[in-house]
Amino acid sequence: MYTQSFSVPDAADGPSAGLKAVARPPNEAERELLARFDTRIDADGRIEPRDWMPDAYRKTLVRQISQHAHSEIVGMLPEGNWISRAPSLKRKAILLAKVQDEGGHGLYLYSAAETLGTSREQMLDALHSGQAKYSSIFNYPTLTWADVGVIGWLVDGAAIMNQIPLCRCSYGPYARAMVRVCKEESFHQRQGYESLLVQMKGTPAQQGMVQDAVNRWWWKCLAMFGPPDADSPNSQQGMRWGIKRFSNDDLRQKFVDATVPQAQVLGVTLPDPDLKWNAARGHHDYGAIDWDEFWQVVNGHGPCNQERLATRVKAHDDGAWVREAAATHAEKQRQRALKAA
Ligand code: BYC
Repeated sequence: MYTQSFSVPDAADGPSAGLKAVARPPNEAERELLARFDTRIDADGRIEPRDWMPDAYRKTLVRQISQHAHSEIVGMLPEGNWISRAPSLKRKAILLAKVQDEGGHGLYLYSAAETLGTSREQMLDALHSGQAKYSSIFNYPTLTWADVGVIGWLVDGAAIMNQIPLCRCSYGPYARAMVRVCKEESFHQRQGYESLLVQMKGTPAQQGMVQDAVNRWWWKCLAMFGPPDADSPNSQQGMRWGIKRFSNDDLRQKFVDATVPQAQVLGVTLPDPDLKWNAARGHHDYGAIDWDEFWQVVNGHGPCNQERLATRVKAHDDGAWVREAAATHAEKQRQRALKAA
């Protein structure tokens, strides 16, 4: 089983109930293909859609890329809530562009996953039925305008830390999609930080709003990188296959080290009394993350899970006529081209 959304249940009754299928040993041709695949991975080469790949590699990629795509699409919602309330035309134009970019990222990623033989309908069904995972971070509310800046600074900052190494992922279409995504994420991070710099030059109430938003988002951003390495079932294999280049804990540490000086420039306090420089390690130490809360949210019980999913399903249902019209138009054009030929 690779994920909730792509698992195949064992038959509950019948002669095979309770029995696990025993994998057939690979034949010589398959051993040869596997050896060639492993050699390419060891040489840091790319795997392309038409290349042979082990089933487990394909399933892992479908799992990770589809979750990533869902995160981008659901990630449009918390900030999207602020488009109509942005404090100026300039901020509104920036936010519109950013949210639209996230939609674009979702589409590149669904396309990358489709090259692995899964269909967009399958992926969307998994999201809409609540089976698929998407990033825990998008199940929290955006209470004030400062949240929009903090999402740019910290959430996009964490996303970039995680996603830059994915530009070197062993699967070609995912790696190429990530190059463009990362360029855009970098603009997202900067616009958030710049918006916060302006707010921190404002009134004490505005400064307080920024600090409050940082307090609410900091720990959730650290959890975004996924469970600690010792509790991360997919990491070892993902790294062996060159899908992940750094472990969850290593990326989390890089993020903390990069963010501390940015917080000092901004003039906010990161809400962790245990956060301090450790000269011996050459890194910042930080306090304990609440993993129980993280799993609650991942398993559907965060403050906004139901609202996010309901909004997505409604948007999909409301868009049915657009998909039908586009399909009908494409079919008419195909018929016309056939007649002309
Ligand atoms: N939230 O073995 P592990 C964005 C799951 S979009 C929910 O470490 P893996 C943005 C994990 O899926 C940000 N679930 O897994 C968009 C696994 O469950 P399954 C999204 C999480 O795959 C709009 C289980 O926990 N970025 O930045 O080796 C606006 C065990 O974990 C989370 C990506 O998706 C989580 N935070 O590593 C602004 C990047 N963490 O599938 C910003 C691509 C873990 O076994 N994905 N889980 O049932 C990855 O890099 C990796 O999949 C992860 C997890 C690091 C997330």
